[in-house]
Amino acid sequence: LRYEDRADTDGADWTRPMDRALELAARGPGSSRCNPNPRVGCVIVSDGTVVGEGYHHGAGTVHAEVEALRDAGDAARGATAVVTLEPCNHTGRTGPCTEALIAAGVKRVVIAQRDPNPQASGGVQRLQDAGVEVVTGVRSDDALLLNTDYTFDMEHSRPRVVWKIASTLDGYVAAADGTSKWITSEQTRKQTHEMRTGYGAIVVGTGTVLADDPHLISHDPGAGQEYDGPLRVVVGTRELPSGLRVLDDIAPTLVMPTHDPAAVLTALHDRGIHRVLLEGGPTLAAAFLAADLVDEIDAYVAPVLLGAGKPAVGPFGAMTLAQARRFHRLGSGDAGPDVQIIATRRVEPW
Ligand code: AOF
Ligand code: ZN
Repeated sequence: LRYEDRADTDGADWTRPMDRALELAARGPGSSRCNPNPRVGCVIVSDGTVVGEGYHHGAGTVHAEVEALRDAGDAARGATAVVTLEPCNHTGRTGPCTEALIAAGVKRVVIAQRDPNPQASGGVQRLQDAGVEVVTGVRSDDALLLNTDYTFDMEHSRPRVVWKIASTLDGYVAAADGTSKWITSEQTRKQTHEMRTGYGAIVVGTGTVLADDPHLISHDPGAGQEYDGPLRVVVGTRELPSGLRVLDDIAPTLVMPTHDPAAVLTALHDRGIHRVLLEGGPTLAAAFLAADLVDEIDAYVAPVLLGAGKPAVGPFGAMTLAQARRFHRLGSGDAGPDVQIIATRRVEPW
């Protein structure tokens, strides 16, 4: 790779090497339970030529800058590091990237997105104090898109909450006799099962666990394999008998005897979880809505009527239309015989 038209000089166009850094960053794992870290990519450019590349492979592994510096070796001296996230200025699971860049003799650092993590931020200042030139704001929007959940969590100190609904056209999630399994189609159920892998946790209430005995796993890890799917979280004070599928030892489960959604989210934030799937019944959904803690809705509506049964959500305080909780429809489409609607609390993404 060569950036011939723009040599490594002041006023250079850094968008193309940044695009390459973004491409590398996207190879890293998205934020889930096993990777609470952002996706980050880095290229080292010297005299218009890429002399080193790296990206972050997930929590506990070296950071993108360090991998790229190793790749560049001596060629990093006097070169420019183009990185998708502000280099960290802290010692977490690994050492500060600012010090690694300074020690390698990099003369300029080009950054797409500021690190919203208060513990790691300050990289720009540290680099400038050491006499390194810093260019910011190159392809910031694209970098943000790579790490929306991570950024949301850092800015709100809680994970983003997506509430999944699988209901009839008249808003019921179970029939009057409690059965719920055949509301949406087989295809929809398969689709919603698979999308669980993108979440750090699945949250349900004790009521749902007692009524349906769900397993809440995204996939079967297989014998002897460690499960890396979402953490199973059961919220509520009703007593759980042993033998429930959610309490088996295939995957970890966190039982939280509370009715406070904010406390649940704080506990998940503390575990490095940035995105949560709320699958609970009407009581839990109402508690999250009352606390204004539903950020997104992923609804599957089947062309089926029940006229009675368990509603998707119980009362959460809206007595008039003025008090209705209104969401913005982000998208909708076919899900086999059902319809999928995705809606957010704010106009995209926040
Ligand atoms: C970078 N480059 O490639 C990444 C950064 O526990 P650690 O040591 O992995 O630190 C995690 C924090 O470091 C993370 O929350 C974020 O602020 C930053 N991630 N920074 O300079 C990287 N992955
Ligand atoms: Zn770092």
